[in-house]
Amino acid sequence: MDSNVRQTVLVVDDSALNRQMLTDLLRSDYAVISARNGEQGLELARQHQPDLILLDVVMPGLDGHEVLRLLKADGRTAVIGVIFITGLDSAAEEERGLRAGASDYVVKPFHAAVVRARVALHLQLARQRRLLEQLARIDGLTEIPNRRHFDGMLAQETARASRGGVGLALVLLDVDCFKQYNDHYGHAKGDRALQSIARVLQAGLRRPADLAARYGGEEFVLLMPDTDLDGAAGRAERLREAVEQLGLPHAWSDAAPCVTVSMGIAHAARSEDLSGAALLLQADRRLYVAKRTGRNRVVA
Ligand code: GH3
Ligand code: MG
Ligand code: MG
Ligand code: MG
Repeated sequence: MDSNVRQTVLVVDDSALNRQMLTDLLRSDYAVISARNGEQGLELARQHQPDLILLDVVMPGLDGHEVLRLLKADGRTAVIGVIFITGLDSAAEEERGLRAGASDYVVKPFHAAVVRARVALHLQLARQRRLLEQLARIDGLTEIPNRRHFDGMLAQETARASRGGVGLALVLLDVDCFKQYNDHYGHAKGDRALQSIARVLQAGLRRPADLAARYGGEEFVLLMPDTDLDGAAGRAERLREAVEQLGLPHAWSDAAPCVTVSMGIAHAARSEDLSGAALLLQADRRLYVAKRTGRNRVVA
């Protein structure tokens, strides 16, 4: 993530004066949006996914505690930091807010410099959390999504596919004769070959919903939502050719004089067939057939 991207702060307060003061305080450093009541605040939070929310407690309609509860209950807004900014100067109120999930509690009238410092601190935490989330789903060597991210997407896409569409395609892909490649060219060159293959796979997927991930070792996996078997087989065949056309020399391969890959494709459309484990098993069986029948091929 570009750390220079302007972060967004949402101010929720029923007092126009407070909204104006907080906006003036923060707008030279951040993009500030504001809402005049709890309902509007929830709507803007879902819509804009701000990096931090400054939330008044006493408001007509939904009060700050209700808004906080609803933000935490919604997956789209649950991780956004919330600072209560309130006239309620009581330890019991402050404890209640922090226990309900507020990140901080500021009593009005506030010191401008202190609010600015607290906002800066919580926005830094938000940046760090975002960075950790990204690192947790990216493979360190190839910089494409890792197995953990793939597993989450597989669960999501099997559920989505069982609600309709032409089905879900999954491709398991294994580099051919890669043990010999490492043995003859060295592990460092092997690593670079895996990086090149990952780039080709990621660049070769066409739809935004398609996913290429490193499944482990020299195995990759492709997920193609709302794709029929013919479509997936066509895409897989083009990717097999693209890897071959990288032309990474491999004099010891049984399949070709350069680095190649074998693929097995699984597809399911009916909800009773849409299990991630079943798709992986089917793709693995077909990958095995591709290996046994000569490698550098796609079996659907
Ligand atoms: P096949 O065509 O049947 O797939 O043969 P293979 O040699 O590719 O299969 P095997 O499973 O015996 O070997 C996989 C090799 O992949 C062995 C391992 O050293 C290598 N490998 C796995 N992960 C990495 C990695 O991160 N970097 C490098 N350089 N090599 C890796
Ligand atoms: Mg108020
Ligand atoms: Mg393997
Ligand atoms: Mg292999």
